[in-house]
Amino acid sequence: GSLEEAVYPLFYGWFLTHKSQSHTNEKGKKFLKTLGELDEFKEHWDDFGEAASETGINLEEYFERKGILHCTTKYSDYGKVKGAQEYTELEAVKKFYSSAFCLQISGFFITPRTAGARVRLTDKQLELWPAGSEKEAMPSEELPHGSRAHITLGCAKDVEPKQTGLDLLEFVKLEKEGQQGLAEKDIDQGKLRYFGKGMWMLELYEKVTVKTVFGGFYP
Ligand code: 2AM
Repeated sequence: GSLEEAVYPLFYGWFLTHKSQSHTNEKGKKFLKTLGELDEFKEHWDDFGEAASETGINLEEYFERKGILHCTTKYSDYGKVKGAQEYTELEAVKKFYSSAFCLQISGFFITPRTAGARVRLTDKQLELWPAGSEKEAMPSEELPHGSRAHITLGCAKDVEPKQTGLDLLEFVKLEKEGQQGLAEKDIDQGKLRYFGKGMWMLELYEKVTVKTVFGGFYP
């Protein structure tokens, strides 16, 4: 056999620089704080079940932070996941490995399970987005390539980060069906929409640009 066998990471993705992590965390926290104090939000505390006490719910405590902020492209589980080896061999993956990218955050969202930042990928960045990622998550839907792209900001207790992308696709599906949300409100940071079942999406007026490096994560 070859002396140089491929080494597969746990996952591939764009990793935010230290400074961009702080910046994103700040914006995310501001969103959670503003949302938590809104009367419109208070009307729907019930969506969060037992976590909502009589005085409300502290969203910043509700969502637990998970390691370094990043936008996963391909979960590979050290090469065990279907398509992981093909992904490693993609021209774009080889070409852009260790390259710097600016990602654009177009919104923030929460559900009773996860808190995340929605990422809008450019055409060049989409070259690194694995085919079938959306289909795999939602087999019955035809959702746009790259629409699952996100940065997990936090997860409720006992919820795995993988859930954030699935939650985002739930929003994407509703938007595709033409739903404008059950309630809409302009707040400082952008346009906030409530889609029911604890699903809140903020579309930012001013997109947040973050610096990242593309690569693999090998813990
Ligand atoms: P995330 O991208 O939503 O944050 C390590 O577990 C990383 O890989 C996490 O960032 C996680 O979610 C992502 N991840 C875990 N399992 C996954 C899966 N089956 N599909 C896609 N991403 C996954």
